Amino acid sequence: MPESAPKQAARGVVTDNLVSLQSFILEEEARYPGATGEFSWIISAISLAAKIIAYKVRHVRLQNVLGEQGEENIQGESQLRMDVIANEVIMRVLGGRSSIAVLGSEEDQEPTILRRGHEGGKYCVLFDPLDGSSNLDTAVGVGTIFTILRNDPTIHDAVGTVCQPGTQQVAAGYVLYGSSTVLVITTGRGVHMFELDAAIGSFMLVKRDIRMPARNKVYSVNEAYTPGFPAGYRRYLEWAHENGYSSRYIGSMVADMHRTLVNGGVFLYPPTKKHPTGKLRLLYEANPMSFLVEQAGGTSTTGTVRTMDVKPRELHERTPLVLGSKDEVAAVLAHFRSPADAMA
Ligand code: P6P
Repeated sequence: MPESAPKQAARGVVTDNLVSLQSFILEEEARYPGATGEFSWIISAISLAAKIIAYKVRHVRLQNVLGEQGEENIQGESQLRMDVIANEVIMRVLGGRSSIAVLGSEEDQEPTILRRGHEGGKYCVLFDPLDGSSNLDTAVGVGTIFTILRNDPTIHDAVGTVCQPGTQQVAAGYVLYGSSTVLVITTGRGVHMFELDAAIGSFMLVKRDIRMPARNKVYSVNEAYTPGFPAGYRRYLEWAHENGYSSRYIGSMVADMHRTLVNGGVFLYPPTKKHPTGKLRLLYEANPMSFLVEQAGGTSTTGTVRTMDVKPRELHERTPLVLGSKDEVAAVLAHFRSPADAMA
């Protein structure tokens, strides 16, 4: 017996009109009388890039695009062919949008300047084109993460333009290429989820205004690194082991974050011996995820300060990260007796 519409609605499942991402964004745009449609056009480009990447991710062996590119990216990590392909898809789709001034990618050392403010460049888009791509060979969920910032025409160097605190984000989101392809986005008015209907090639609204549960006894961390974690994190994990918590860790941030956003819990990437300032990138991983989490009622911290308050110094800056359900993040911080407990 299928679930009744009222029961589905009570779960936040969208049972009313069929709304595509395109029409949702135009609905949102209509709320702003002065809107020019340029911002909507960027979201539309991200949606197009996501559909192209989704197809390639779902056919990596058939399309023979698994494996290494044979070069290293700026992070010193071996680039996978799909990293390069996803990056090129996004650059080529977004590059054609006339309102974009600067593009910044995890895969590229420097930001790409497309046009200046006086040439119409109103926005900057930063992205991780295929986060977790090392999981592609085992068919684990991977994702694209993006954030949109306003371009500051008074700043003439591209890095300075994009190094804005997370509080300045205009929009942020991710695409999870998992058992289904979902796009989750916020423009500062709640968090909304769309699922790709490949048959019609549209992202369709499936959940409006996602609210993260305040509690869920699940933590997500790579426990293999525990000996190198700062004391506060080790104390928290001991407490969690004694208080009935479950552990879930996929090792693909977008997949771990999507579970945390939908079900609640806490995701942690603390300082480690190998990454004493954390592994995850502030501008195009931590900040977009933090925007989404805060918009869904959760919290995000570096262990010492609110993640979105950090003033970035460089494009590929890394940060420690603790984010998720507000009570679960509080439970982590409760085990830090001083700021030193959060630092390597
Ligand atoms: P570790 C993937 O390489 C990634 O950047 C994130 O997607 C993921 O959360 C993290 O690294 C996993 O890192 O050190 O646990 O393998």
